[in-house]
Amino acid sequence: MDINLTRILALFLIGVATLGCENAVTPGSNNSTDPTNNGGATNLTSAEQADEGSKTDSLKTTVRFATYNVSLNRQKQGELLSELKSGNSDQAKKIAEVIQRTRPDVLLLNEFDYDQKGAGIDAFQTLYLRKSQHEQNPIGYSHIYFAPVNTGYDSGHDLDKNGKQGEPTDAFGFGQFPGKYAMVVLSRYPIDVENVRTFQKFLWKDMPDNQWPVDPETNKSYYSDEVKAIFRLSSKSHWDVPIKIGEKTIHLLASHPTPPAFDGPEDRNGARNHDEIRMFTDYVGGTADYLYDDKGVKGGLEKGAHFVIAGDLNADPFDGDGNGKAAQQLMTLKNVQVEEIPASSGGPHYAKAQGKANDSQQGNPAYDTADFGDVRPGNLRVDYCLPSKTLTLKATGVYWPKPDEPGGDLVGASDHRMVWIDIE
Ligand SMILES: [Ca+2]
Ligand SMILES: [Ca+2]
Ligand SMILES: [Ca+2]
Ligand SMILES: [Ca+2]
Repeated sequence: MDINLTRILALFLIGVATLGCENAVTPGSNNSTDPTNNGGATNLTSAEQADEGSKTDSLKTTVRFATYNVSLNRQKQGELLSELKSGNSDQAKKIAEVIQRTRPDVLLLNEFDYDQKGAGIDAFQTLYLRKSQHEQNPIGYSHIYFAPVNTGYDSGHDLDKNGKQGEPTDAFGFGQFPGKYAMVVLSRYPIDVENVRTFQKFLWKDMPDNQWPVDPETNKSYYSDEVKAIFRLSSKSHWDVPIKIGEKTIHLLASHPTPPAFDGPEDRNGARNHDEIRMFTDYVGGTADYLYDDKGVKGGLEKGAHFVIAGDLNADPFDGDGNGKAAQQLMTLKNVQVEEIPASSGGPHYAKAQGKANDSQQGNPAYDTADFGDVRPGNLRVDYCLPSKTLTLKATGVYWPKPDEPGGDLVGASDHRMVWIDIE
């Protein structure tokens, strides 16, 4: 066991001890001692606190699901937590105001640095969400799910082949420390923690007909057999988080596939992005017999189950560095609603104002969800909230106002925009 692993294990044990206290629920049975296996899951709570503005616990009214890459990641472990605890983070205030203005019932946050006690998300709730930002109504979430991710977790190999080991680029997912760019689910409705499934450790080699990268010069595998034997497909993690809404269970399928950039002609990250999206495509599409979760349970989602695929998928259906096929996998699934596309007024405004790559893109800028550099790749549609056809879609949107519209000054808090859907 290497030093990193020992350290993470120690942190995990502390985490479990902490979660053993009242008002916290430890995750379902966990036979592995590997700390990266479904470690810090909780229904944390503040349940007694007023759940400001919460709706009745049924599907009589619409329920708003949303995904938001909040870019609350920092260079060092603990840095985000310190900043949040100050109560004075300008970025966190703006992110909180966007959430207060849009008021999702179930919200996936991408790029929220992990800590094993959930102290970061607790501070974000207590000091930002539950406080009014510019006269907006406070908002609170009684149910939280978070767990370890692969980012910053050293692979023990020189993955980027630059002759040095132990760098952020040599981790299972790019990152300066374990848990950078992690994910959190916030919900006003109960989370069925015992039935959460995580796919953090699924090995890429075990996906049939995968896009394993090949060096175009030698026509051989880009990674060695040793690397192949341990390479995890998910760059963060893939979670199936069941949300109990009245009599219904809706599976929030959360992920954050690696960007298809920062690689060479072998396109190793493009290939990985494609297959990370394929994992959930197969999961809901009835073609996941090969898939095993972190508890060793095989297979995909039960046929006919309600689900919402959410997250920054780092793939635009038409533009950017991806091969285009990555996002299209989801678009062609028979049981997913893709016809009504969430849109904003700010997308077209900013594409026009920023120009350059935006001028020659194919995608409709109203569907953009990220304000990326305009020399390349330009603004893209990379964040998704896709409901199963078993659910009735009532409304959709991307929170991206024009500069002169209400909240127009908030969007700079992240390079991504919130995408939301109302379902019934
Ligand atoms: Ca390296
Ligand atoms: Ca690439
Ligand atoms: Ca831009
Ligand atoms: Ca675009």
